[in-house]
Amino acid sequence: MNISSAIFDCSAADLKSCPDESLPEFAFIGRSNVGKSSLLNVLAGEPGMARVSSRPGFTKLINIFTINKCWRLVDLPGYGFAEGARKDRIHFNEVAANYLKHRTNLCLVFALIDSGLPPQDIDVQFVEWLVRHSVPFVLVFTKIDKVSAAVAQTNIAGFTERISAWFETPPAVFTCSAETGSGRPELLGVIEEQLTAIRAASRPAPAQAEELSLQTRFREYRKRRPDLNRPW
Ligand SMILES: Nc1nc2c(ncn2[C@@H]2O[C@H](COP(=O)(O)OP(=O)(O)OP(=O)(O)O)[C@@H](O)[C@H]2O)c(=O)[nH]1
Ligand SMILES: [Mg+2]
Repeated sequence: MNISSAIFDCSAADLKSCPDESLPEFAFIGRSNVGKSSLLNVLAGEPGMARVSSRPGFTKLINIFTINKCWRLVDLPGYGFAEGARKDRIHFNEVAANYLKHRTNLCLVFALIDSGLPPQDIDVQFVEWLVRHSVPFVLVFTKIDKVSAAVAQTNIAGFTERISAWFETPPAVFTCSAETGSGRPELLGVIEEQLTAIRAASRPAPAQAEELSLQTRFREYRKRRPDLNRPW
């Protein structure tokens, strides 16, 4: 997919401050410091688009970027970083939880996990939360440049094994590196697939086809896909 424009839309402190729900959104979430903002910059092809920091817990707001004027990338606050929070329980930012539960134009979540770590309880708990709340997601193992292929493979296999009992069809798994750009075509391909599905699901009469924007089609798509207007 060609990215022709990537524009910072807003930093929202809560769900009600987010922009209108007219455009499809793709949200990125994971533990603090897992590489969410870095990956968004790579996907958008704009190194300075989202702020990157070596200090965990940097992104505290919902940061929204409009891509190609017709869909959005969403940088959600990381979980697992809270002073005083118990280490063994997921400390899940309420702003992010509300967004994931109630945002009706959310198409897909990219759940980011550090490929250099063995399965962490907090990530397993987060995936369980997504499953419990019927949030559609794929898994993305980050920082693949920092570990050997064998270690990454062991960690990924260990993680997918931990969550396997919850699925008939396991979630799709991707790897990426913000350093080398690996994984970018595959992740943009996933987004493209979703956008194509939206266009196809709201197929207009041939004469109208050219004139209808993705925005209009998305509105139609949401009407026909009740699961996108999630009651949860
Ligand atoms: N080697 C390597 N370092 C990475 C990669 N992605 C991110 N980093 C580094 O990891 C640190 C955290 O990156 P961020 O993108 O800010 O992580 P984040 O998940 O947005 O962090 P919070 O906003 O604090 O939740 C930075 O120092 C990045 O340079 C990667 O793919 N490879
Ligand atoms: Mg960040």
